[in-house]
Amino acid sequence: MRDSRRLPLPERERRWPAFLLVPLLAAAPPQEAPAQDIPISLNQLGFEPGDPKTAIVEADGAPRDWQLIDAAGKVLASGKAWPFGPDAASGAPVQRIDFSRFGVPGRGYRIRVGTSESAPFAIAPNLYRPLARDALIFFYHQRAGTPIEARIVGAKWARPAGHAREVAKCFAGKDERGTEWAGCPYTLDVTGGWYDAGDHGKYVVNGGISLWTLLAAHERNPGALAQGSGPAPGLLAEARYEMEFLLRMQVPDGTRLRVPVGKPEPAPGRAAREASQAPFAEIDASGMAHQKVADARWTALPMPPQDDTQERLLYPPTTAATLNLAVTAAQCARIWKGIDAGFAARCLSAAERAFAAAGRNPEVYATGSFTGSGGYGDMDVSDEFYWAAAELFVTTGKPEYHQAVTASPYLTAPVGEPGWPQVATLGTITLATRPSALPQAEVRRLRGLLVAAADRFLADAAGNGYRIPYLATGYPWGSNGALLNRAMVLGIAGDLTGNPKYRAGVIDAIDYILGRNPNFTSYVSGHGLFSMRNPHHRFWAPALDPALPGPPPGTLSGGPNSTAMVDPVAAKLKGHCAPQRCWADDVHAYALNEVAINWNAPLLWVAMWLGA
Ligand code: 9MR
Ligand code: 9MR
Repeated sequence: MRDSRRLPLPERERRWPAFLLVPLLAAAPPQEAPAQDIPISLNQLGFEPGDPKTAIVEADGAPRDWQLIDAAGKVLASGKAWPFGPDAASGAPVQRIDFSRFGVPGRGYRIRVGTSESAPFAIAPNLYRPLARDALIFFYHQRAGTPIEARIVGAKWARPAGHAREVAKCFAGKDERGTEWAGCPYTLDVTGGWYDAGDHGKYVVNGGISLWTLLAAHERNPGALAQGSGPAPGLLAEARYEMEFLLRMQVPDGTRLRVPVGKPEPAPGRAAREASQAPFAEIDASGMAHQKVADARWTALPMPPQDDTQERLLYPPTTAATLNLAVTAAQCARIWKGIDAGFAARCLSAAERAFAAAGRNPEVYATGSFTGSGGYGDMDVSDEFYWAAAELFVTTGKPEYHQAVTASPYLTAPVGEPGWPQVATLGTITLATRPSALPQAEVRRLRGLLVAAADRFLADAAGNGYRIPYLATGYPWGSNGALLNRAMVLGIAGDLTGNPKYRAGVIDAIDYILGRNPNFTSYVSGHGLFSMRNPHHRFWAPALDPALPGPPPGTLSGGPNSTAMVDPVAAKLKGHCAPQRCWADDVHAYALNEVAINWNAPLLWVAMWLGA
C-alpha cells in the first residue's frame, strides 16, 4: 500500500533565469536546477526515438495539461498527465506525463505545464554512446600510480601520478580498539589500480565487484568500447590496469600470519561493529588477498593524490578480499586466453590459489578497526564463495568448482539486488549467460531466477511516484549504484527474453539518474543541463580550491541516502527530507555525494546495454 505521508519540501524561492527562455547552446556549463511553480523533471539527455518517454510533474489535484514544445516554442504534442497521488519516496504528490508516441528526432525540446518548463532534452538515436564512453573514462581518471595525461583527458584534468611507487608494509601496532597486530614479514609493490572513490584507498572487495562489472560488460558485447574515446584506453585495457593491481595484493606463498579467525562475540549493549575481537590464530595465509592498501590516517580535503604524504599501509588479508581476487582473476583467465596467454595463465594460477586459500581460511573477516580508510567489512562470505566457484567453474570446467557451486544454496535461492556485500546474483549471471558444462535445464532454471528478480524490480516501479524499479522505505548509501545494479539485472532479463518491458524498466532507471528525480538534477556530471558539480572528491574539488577542476563528464554521484546520514551536510538534512530528497550537491557530503568505482561500473554497464 502506498504511504501518503507528505514530508516537507525544500523551499522553492527561485524562478527560471531569463536566459533559459531562449534556445540553449549545446555546450552550456552545468548549473543548479532552478525552482519552478510546477516542477517538471525528466531525463535531461533525452530519449531515443522508439523508447518510452516520461516526465514527472510535482502536482496534486486534477490531471494537468501538458505540451511538448520545440526550441522555438511551437507545440508539437499535448495531453493530460496521470495523477499518481502522494508519493512517500519523493515526499510530494506527482503526476506522470507520457509522450512516448512522439519520436521525431530533434534537440531543445521541452515539456511545458502551465507556465513551467522542463529542462531541454533531445530525441536522438545512439543517445547513450557518449555516456558510456564518459562512464568508462572515469576509471582512467581514478588511476593510481600513473600520470593522468593531458593528451587523453585535456589539460584541465591532467595530473602527475599519485602514489607513483607504492611499496607498502603491513599495519603493525595498535588499531583503533587497542588490539595489537604483528604486521607481516614482507612489503608488497602494490602500485597501480584505481582509487576507490573520493578517497585514495584501494580496496580489493570493492575493486572486485567493479572490475567484475566491466569484464561482464565486455563478455556480453566484446566489440563495444574496445577502443576508448580518442586516445583513451579501451575497456579491456582499463580493466587490466585494475586486474594487475589486484594480483599484486596476493599474499606470498609460505606466509604464516596471526589474524582474528571466526566471528567476534557480540558484546551486550554494544553495536555490532564494536563487538569484541574474535580470537587471533596463526594461519597459512599463502594466496589470500589483503583487504586494502590505504592511508594510515584520513587525509584532509582537498588533496590531489600526488600531494598525499600519508604513510600507505597494507591491511590484513580477509576471506572476502581473497574471493574477490579469485572471481576477477578467473574472469581474466578466460577473457585474456586468446589475447595474452601468459597473462591469462598468471590470472588462472592466482585465482586457483586464492580459492584454495579462502577454503583453508573461510572465516577471516575485516575488523573495521583501522582509521584512514573505509571498512568494506562483510561477515557473510557464503555468497562470495558461490560467486568465485561459479567464475572458476565457467573458466575451467573443473569438477571441484562444479561441486562447490552445486553445494551452494545460492544456486536455487531467489536472486536479489547485487551490491558489494551481496554478490550471489553476479555468480548466477555468469552461470546463466556464459557457456559452460552446466546442463541446459540447469541454465534455463537460473535464467528463470534472473527474470523473476527483474519482474520483482518492475513490480517495485509501480509502488513509487517516479516509477523507478526500486522501492525502499529508506534509501541506502550509494542508492544510485543500487538502482543501476537492478537496471543491470533488468537488462539481462531483456537479453534473455527479448521482452521490451525490461528495456522500459532500464529506461525508467536511467531517466531517474539523468534528471527525472525530485532534485531535478542529473546525478552524472556533464550529462544534462543541471548536473552534479561538487562531488566528495579529493581532486575534483573546485569548491575548496578554485584551481582544481570539477568532476569530468560521466561521473556518478552516490545519490540520496536517508539511512546513514553521517556527514555534516546529511546530518543537517536528517529528519527533514523524503528519501529521494536526502541529497545535496556538496563536496562535504560524503554520505550523499561521493563517487565510487562500484557505482560508476553499473552506470557503464547500463549505458553500454542501452546502446554503446
Ligand atoms: O573522505 C572520506 C570518504 O572518502 C569516505 O567515504 C568517508 C566514509 O568512510 O569518510 C570520509 O572521510 C571523513 C572521515 O570519515 C571522518 N572525518 C572527515 C573525513 C573527511 O570528510
Ligand atoms: O559504499 C559503501 C557503503 O555501502 C557503506 O555503507 C559506507 C560506509 O561504510 O561505505 C561506502 O564505501 C565508501 C568506502 O568505505 C570508502 N571509500 C568511499 C566509499 C563510498 O562512499
